[in-house]
Formats: sequence, structure tokens, C-alpha cells
Amino acid sequence: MLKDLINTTAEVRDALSEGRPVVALESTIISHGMPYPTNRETAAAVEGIVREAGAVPATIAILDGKIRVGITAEELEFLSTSDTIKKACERDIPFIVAGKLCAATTVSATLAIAHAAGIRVFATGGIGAVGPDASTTMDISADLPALGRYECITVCSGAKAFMDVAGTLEFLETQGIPVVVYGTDRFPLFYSLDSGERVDWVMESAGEIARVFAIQVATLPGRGLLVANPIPSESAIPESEIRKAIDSALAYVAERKITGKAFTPAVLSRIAEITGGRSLTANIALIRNNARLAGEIAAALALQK
Ligand code: PSU
Ligand code: MN
Repeated sequence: MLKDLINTTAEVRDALSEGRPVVALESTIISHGMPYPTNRETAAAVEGIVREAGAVPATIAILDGKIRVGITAEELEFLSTSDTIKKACERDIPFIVAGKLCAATTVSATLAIAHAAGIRVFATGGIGAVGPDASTTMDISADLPALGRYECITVCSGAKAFMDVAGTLEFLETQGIPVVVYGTDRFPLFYSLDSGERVDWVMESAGEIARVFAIQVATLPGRGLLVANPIPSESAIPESEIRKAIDSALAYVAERKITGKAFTPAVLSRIAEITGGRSLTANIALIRNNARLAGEIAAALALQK
């Protein structure tokens, strides 16, 4: 079983066995989502924020074929700097383990591992989504069906702004994945507060989200809950400003025929170049904000038992 292949740190293991709150964190944002040393600094800060919220952070990755739930500072440095780290989505897990390879885990792979480890709350930046030309490319991230396959709460700031947000919400509906927005009825746009897409369910507190999840587990067992948490307004980039950078980054990767797993990292880094790092500052702010909410939700869930 996947569970038997997982190496959990003593801190995370103890927290889980005592029913204390734990928040899973993914590692693709570290190895493929941000430049060094911002990636390492942000990942360390995010772990600290989860702790401040009263939960134990569990950063997930695969190192030399070992599935890790919780990593050391040295391992974080390695994930932040090495160019040997693959990007693993859920279906890659057996190959990375069999080949004793190193991989950062995407949302889909992190969910599979977190769930097997018994973790119920997970924080990321922006989920993988329906790609901008999905009707011709069929690029629909493996993150989306995975959100529905594991009984876990995923806290994000929406889909990345260069994805098809309306299409993503349609896909989530088709898959039967409950979606709530925190504090507003508009689905956020990653770098910006509002994608313009309305969502039916609005929650105003971590306790309310934890209560709904408990009922979801009873009524729709085996399914995840997606929580969209808008970027803090002081760090948001208005859509009118970021749109030009997105269009130009999309044209840049199209010219170079960058597709598949390389697409999202290439677009993120091109947008950061074009905006002179402003998109990166926004990305840091939103993942920190998601870590805080995830920690609060995990704490609220732990109180329920
Ligand atoms: N959020 C970020 N930066 C990232 C990611 C999320 O702020 O780099 C990662 C997540 O690991 C997510 C992945 O699963 O991007 C999506 O990749 P793709 O679009 O190839 O499915
Ligand atoms: Mn994709």
C-alpha cells in the first residue's frame, strides 16, 4: 500500500497519531514554481505560518525514491536548487519510487500522498486547471480529477490566471467537487482578487469550512473540498495590469512550442520577468495567506473530535 512506502517525520507522525492539526504542502512550487532563493525562503516562511496557526506543516516530496511527508532544511535546500528534480503528478509516483528518483509533487501527487498519510488539509498557490486552449490541446491538469478523488481540503487562490477559469469551474462541477470561496462570492484570479466568475458557496470562517467538510465526509465520502482564498488585496495586481504580461508570456511559450509539464513553470517565470518580479511578490503573498487559512481550518477540524 502507498501508506507503507511513506516516510513520515516523527513530528508529523506524532501529530497525526494524537489527532493534532497537520497541513500538507506541495513541493512543485518550490522546485519548478519560483526562482532560488525565493523558493526556499517562501517554503520556510510558509511552514512557519502553518505553525503560527497551530498546525504542523508537512511538506511532501519524493527523494531518492522515498516518499517523504515532512522534510529537513537540507532537503528543502536541495529541492530549491537541484536541477535533477522531476515534476511528479499523481500517475508518476510509481515510476519515481521504482527508479529511486527525486521529484517535487504537484497538487495531484501531493493529495494522493497526503491522503494516504492521513492528512486532511493541504495548501497550495494556484491549482492546475483547464488550459487556455484545452478544446484543441486537451490540456486539463491532473490536479482537477485528483481534487475529487481524495478526502482532503485543498486551499488555493484559484486556478493560475493564465488558465481558463470558467472552463475550470465547469470541470469541477462535472466532477462533483464542492467549491467554496472564502469571504466573497467571486472565484479569485490568482494574482488578482476576482476572476469575475461567481461561486454559489461563500464561507466566512475556518470553523464554518471545517463544519461543512465534516458533513461532506458523511454525505459524499471519499471526495475533496476546494477552498478558494483570494490573494490579500494589498498584494493583488489588477487584472487589467497583469493581462498584458499573461498574453505576452503565452505568446512566448507558444512560439517556443513549450507544452506539457514544462508549460506552467515556463509561463510563471516569463510573467515574473515581464512584471519585474511583481507577479512573484503576489505569488508569495497568496501562498502565505493560503497556509494561514489551511492551518486555521486544520485546527478547527481537530477541535471537532
Ligand atoms: N501554485 C503556485 N505555483 C506552482 C504550483 C501551484 O503558486 O508552481 C504548481 C502546483 O504543484 C500545481 C502545478 O499542481 O503547479 C500545476 O501544474 P500543471 O499546470 O502542469 O498541471
Ligand atoms: Mn497541463
